Amino acid sequence: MTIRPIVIAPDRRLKSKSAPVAQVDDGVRRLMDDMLETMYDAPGIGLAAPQVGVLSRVVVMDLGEEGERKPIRMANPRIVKASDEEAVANEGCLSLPEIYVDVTRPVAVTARYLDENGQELEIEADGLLARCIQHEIDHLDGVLHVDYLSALRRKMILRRLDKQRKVEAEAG
Ligand code: GNR
Ligand code: NI
Repeated sequence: MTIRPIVIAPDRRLKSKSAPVAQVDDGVRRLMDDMLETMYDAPGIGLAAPQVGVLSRVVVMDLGEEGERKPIRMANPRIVKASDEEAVANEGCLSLPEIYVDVTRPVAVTARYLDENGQELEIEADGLLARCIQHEIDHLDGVLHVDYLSALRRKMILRRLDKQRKVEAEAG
């Protein structure tokens, strides 16, 4: 498994719609494993393929307790049911370091996806897992947590990240 570089906003790849996986083959399984290693290294609780520059509908997650890994690998995930009840919570994103945004989302969702063996599974989730699934599927549709903010606030945040990148580039 290989740690891949994480794409930082602003970047066109994070605004793009990712393509469905035709078949869960060895290449997709390697991508999933690399994404998990990248996510654990970061560290984060979820990661979507566009965040490592791959525009395929693949996400990984792990909400296991400290020291106990419970990796989840998903290809072509989609929400098939969402609760009417919504909640607001503060979200981070590995592609927008140190930017935290309050996002309103359904409290519970049911998702369908293909696992690493190509088997179709359904998962019922609430709490942080439900939020993470929605956050990752948003990435596959080119949507970031800052897209839930006003255009002005989003612009300010993205400009700040762009400046930060230039400072880091000059520092070498
Ligand atoms: O690590 C992450 N934490 C997190 C916290 C609240 C809601 C969503 C997330 S996902 C994020 C990792 C990430 O950027 N996934 O795309
Ligand atoms: Ni994210």
